Amino acid sequence: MARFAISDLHGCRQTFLAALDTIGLNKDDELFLLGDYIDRGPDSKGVIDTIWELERDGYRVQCLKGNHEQMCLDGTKDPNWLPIWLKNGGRETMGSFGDHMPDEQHLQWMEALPHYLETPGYILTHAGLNFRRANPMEDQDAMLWIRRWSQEVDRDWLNGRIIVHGHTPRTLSEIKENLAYLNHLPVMNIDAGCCYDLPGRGNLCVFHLDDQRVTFMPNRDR
Ligand SMILES: [Mn+2]
Repeated sequence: MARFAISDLHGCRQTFLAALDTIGLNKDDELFLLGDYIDRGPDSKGVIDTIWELERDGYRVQCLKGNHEQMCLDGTKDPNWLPIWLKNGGRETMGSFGDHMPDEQHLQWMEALPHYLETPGYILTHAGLNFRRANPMEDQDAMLWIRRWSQEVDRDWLNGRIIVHGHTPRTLSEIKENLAYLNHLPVMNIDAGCCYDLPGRGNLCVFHLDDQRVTFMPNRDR
């Protein structure tokens, strides 16, 4: 059995499937998905449906909430949030739902997602943790939104654990560098900007938790 983490799928279903094929995911493995399934890419509904299919087929998948799921949920309840969500990729998400808001089943799934998960040696969260708080686990908002926090980590509090997160897109070389420095700074950002057509970005990153390797899959959804 092996453990894998992927973040920021952003509607890129074909890239997701190609990445799973490349790592050869099997039913003993654990797949952790760190949020932002929707928005920007072409097939947000397809990404969530693929996760449900994997679960139905007996794969072990654990999913976290990202800020884009939160924006979508807030957009359904608060008229101030709706234009913000639509501008940040929500339009593409609506496109994948036949130019409608996501249906109740998909919304309920998003609503129920946890903000963090723990697995031996790791804390997993979408954006990161707020070490300005006495107990970083109490700031759920930071888990969805925080940026530029990694220099503030409290190693004593982490007690040997590594934080794996996404949310802030990085280039391939930045992610490789991050991996090389993992012994010095126990924070791993695995968002390789799958949905962005920009130099160095446009990849999906699979992090292998047990041997601390990465596999990159170039975008297949464009
Ligand atoms: Mn995000």
